[in-house]
Order: sequence, then C-alpha cells, then structure tokens
Amino acid sequence: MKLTFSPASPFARKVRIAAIELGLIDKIEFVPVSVVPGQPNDEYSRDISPLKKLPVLILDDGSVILDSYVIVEYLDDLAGGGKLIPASGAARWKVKTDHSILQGVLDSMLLCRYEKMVRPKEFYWQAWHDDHWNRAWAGMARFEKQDDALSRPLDMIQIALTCVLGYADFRFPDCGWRKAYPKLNAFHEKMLQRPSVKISLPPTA
Ligand SMILES: N[C@@H](CCC(=O)N[C@@H](CS)C(=O)NCC(=O)O)C(=O)O
Repeated sequence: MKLTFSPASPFARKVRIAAIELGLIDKIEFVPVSVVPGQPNDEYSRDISPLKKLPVLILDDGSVILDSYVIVEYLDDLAGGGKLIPASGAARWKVKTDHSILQGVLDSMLLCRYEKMVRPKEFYWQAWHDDHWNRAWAGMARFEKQDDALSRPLDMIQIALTCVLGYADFRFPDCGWRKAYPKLNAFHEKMLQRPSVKISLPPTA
C-alpha cells in the first residue's frame, strides 16, 4: 500500500501513528506529495482524489481509501478490528463523534493557517479567522474536561487529539494551550513517551 503524505500534515500524522501502533507500518510506502491550497495539482486531482487533499491510501489494486479517518478504520480492520475504534455499541458512536469534533478542530486550525499564510493580505478576514480559531479552542476545551478520554487505553481519539496538540505547537506556538489546558498538557507529555508519537512530530517550524 502507498500513502500520500506530508510530514507537516496532522491528518497524515494520525494515519502514521495508527499504522505504527497497529503494527502495519512496514506494509505502507510513504509517498511525499505537495498539495497547496490555491494551486492546482491536476495529476493528483485526476488520479488520486478530486478533493486534492492528503493523506490518501492507495491499495495494491490501485483503488483509493480516504480520508484519514476512513484510512485508520481500514487499518484497524486489517489488524483484526476493534483495536483503535470500538467495534460496536455506544462506545463506537462516541469515538466516531469525538473524532468528528477533533477533525473539525483540525479543519478550523488549517483554515486559520491558510487565512494568514495563503490568502492575499488584502483579502484577510479577521472575523472569519477568529471564528475558526474559537471553534478550535472550544474543541480543545471539550477534551480538557474528558478525563476518561485522556486516560483510557490508546484509541483513535487519543491519536487524533495528539495530532491536534502537535499541530497547535507547530503552527500556533504562542497560542497558550498548555497554560489554558493543563490536563491536555499532561496527556500530551504522556503520549510523547510513545515512539510512534515522537517519531512523527512535525518538522521544526
Ligand atoms: N478530511 C481530510 C482532511 C485532509 C486535509 O485537509 N489535508 C490537507 C493537508 S494537512 C491538504 O491536503 N490540503 C491541501 C489543499 O486543501 O489543497 C482528512 O481527514 O484526511
């Protein structure tokens, strides 16, 4: 299998950590790809994903699996199922819903980043930026209050939350999440003890 990848992408990092934790990392070839908002990549859009986003998992028969959540679910299945995502019952829907929140947090953070770094300065829209930052911040606050999610055995939520916090450090180093969210800070320190988390840290900004 191949995975379209960038070391800066929190979504790709999520898949990488999951693949390591599930013992599947050696089955995946990581293919660095450049997809930049505002710039076409016709080959990628045509052959891999019309959404022009990474990561995408390309199976040996050429079929594709996306997005990052579905890839992790696929890998979890390959590993026997129920390892990172509960196989059934209320816990499954809770994990899926919490993951949607974390996915939204990352989407909002990326939009903030694009607003500042990609959009021409004359079109910068502060209120829109702040609205998305507030969503990301409120999403983090939600997990600060979830002791169980921070302390139970490793699952998809802990991996996704780690990627959110790592991305906050990477792109918004002065945002102050550690001070505002001490339980998330302790959780992140604990997660950093895992080789999968350490090896996949985003490049130094
Ligand atoms: N929902 C997607 C989001 C993926 C995503 O936004 N990837 C970013 C990189 S971190 C991307 O490819 N951006 C390029 C673009 O939007 O042009 C997932 O979970 O995989």
